[in-house]
Amino acid sequence: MSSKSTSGRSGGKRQRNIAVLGYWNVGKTSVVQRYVHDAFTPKYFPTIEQTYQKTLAFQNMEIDLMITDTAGQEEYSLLPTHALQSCDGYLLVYAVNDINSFEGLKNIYKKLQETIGTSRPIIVVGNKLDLGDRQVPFEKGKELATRWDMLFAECSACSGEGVEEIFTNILAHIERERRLVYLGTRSPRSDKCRLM
Ligand SMILES: Nc1nc2c(ncn2[C@@H]2O[C@H](COP(=O)(O)OP(=O)(O)OP(=O)(O)O)[C@@H](O)[C@H]2O)c(=O)[nH]1
Ligand SMILES: [Mg+2]
Repeated sequence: MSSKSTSGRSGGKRQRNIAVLGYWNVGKTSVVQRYVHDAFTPKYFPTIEQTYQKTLAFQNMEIDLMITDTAGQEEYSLLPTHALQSCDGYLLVYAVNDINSFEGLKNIYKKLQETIGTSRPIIVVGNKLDLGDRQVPFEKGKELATRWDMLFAECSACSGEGVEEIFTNILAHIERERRLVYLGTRSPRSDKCRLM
């Protein structure tokens, strides 16, 4: 877990923190590893908690992106609440072939709301798009994200489809929110924050 400030710069880079949440086995670690290392393993190693780092050029900035990959949660009481408070944005991941992982996002989101207190950029992600046994239609995922006023995307950590765009979109949203705060049209970490 990163203990660095979310607002500061590290060596001229701007640091941004993202956390990845969801049921176990939905592919949280795989999505992050696809994005950071462009790699995929079919083996399953349950995560306890792991932080990944990636430096990237984004909107004329050098971003030092810290990604907290959490342990899969069914009981939302298991969320690492303290660590989540310092994040700039969140991925809520389910697997498109696991309806329980989709339904379970409600508990996880509820707990996240209780933890961070205010709205922040969140993207709902339906992973395992490459598998044929879909239980969650695209429209259902999109409808949930719209209802929660969040971004939405589907992806496959296995093929890599859609993974890069997820991080690009959440970063774009984080930067947009920061600009609005800077311009004074948005209170810092305001609960009036509206997502795209
Ligand atoms: N076919 C397919 N398999 C995937 C995909 N993403 C992950 N998997 C597989 O699903 C299993 C679980 O993946 P993980 O990334 O470990 O899932 P996780 O959500 O991090 O699991 P926890 O750490 O226990 O919460 C592994 O066997 C992965 O290889 C995907 O997009 N397509
Ligand atoms: Mg994991």
